Amino acid sequence: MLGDLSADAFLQEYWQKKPLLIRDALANYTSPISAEELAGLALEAEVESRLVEFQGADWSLKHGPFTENDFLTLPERDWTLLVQGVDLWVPEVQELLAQFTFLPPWRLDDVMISFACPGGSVGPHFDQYDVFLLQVEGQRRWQIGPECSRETALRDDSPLRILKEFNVREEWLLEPGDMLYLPPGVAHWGVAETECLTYSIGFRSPSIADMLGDLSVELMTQGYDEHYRDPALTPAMASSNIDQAFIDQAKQQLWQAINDDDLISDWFARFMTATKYPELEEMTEEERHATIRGRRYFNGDSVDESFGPR
Ligand SMILES: [Mn+2]
Repeated sequence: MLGDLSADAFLQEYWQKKPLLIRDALANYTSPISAEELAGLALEAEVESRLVEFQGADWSLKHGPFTENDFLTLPERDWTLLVQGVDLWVPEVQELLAQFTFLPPWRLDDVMISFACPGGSVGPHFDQYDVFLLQVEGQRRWQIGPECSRETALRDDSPLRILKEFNVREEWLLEPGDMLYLPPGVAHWGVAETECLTYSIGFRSPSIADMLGDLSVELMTQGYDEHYRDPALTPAMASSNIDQAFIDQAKQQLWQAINDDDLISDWFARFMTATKYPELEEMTEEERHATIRGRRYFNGDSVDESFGPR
């Protein structure tokens, strides 16, 4: 999967640090799902999907579920269909994840699959997660830009998080079997040269603010009932300016609340493995797979038997 690179070297030099192109990472890999089947998934209400179309100077975004007519009226160029969490629905896609043995399995978010027509892309952007972009069918040109931050300017006229400026630092044409690793925050822009299928294997990166929010809910649920107490006061501290001792005290008390290995290990395990789609919790894995197997291609053909590896 990592070419000539050992897992050790990859983790030390690249993971969360810099992009890496791996030629022939998965040579001869055949997609267990066709573009038509992917479009079929996007007809389902339970499946998260998006359609991004480039028109003139901007990208438009539509959320699924889609209808067959949505697909039949698309132009021949410049659009991309993205389907999230395909690993949940297609067991053969889930099996692909077994290749990523060099990373903790609970860090994995999902496998998103995109189908793009020539010219199709979601624009220059950056993400807050690590991603492996596996080119499965067709060719996609990836341009890599600089590292971005909260200050990086985004276009304010777009429903997508499109970068205002994009300075290309590297450019690669990915062929089937090639894979590109991108750490969080690196600007990138992948444009389909031919009709293409790209798998994005993403690793979740919650924000620290989200983590603290969830942790504080956990503390309240557990009935954590410590209250703020003043530091040792002196008359000089009776001022409208807040003395540094109060700040130190507040930090100390917050730290006390979370400085608990049992609390953090239980909460962290739950938080990091929380399902992305709570509404699917009532379905078993078998039910999910069976649900999709019984459905359609977008052109109306039944896929009762044909869904699965080709
Ligand atoms: Mn991206």
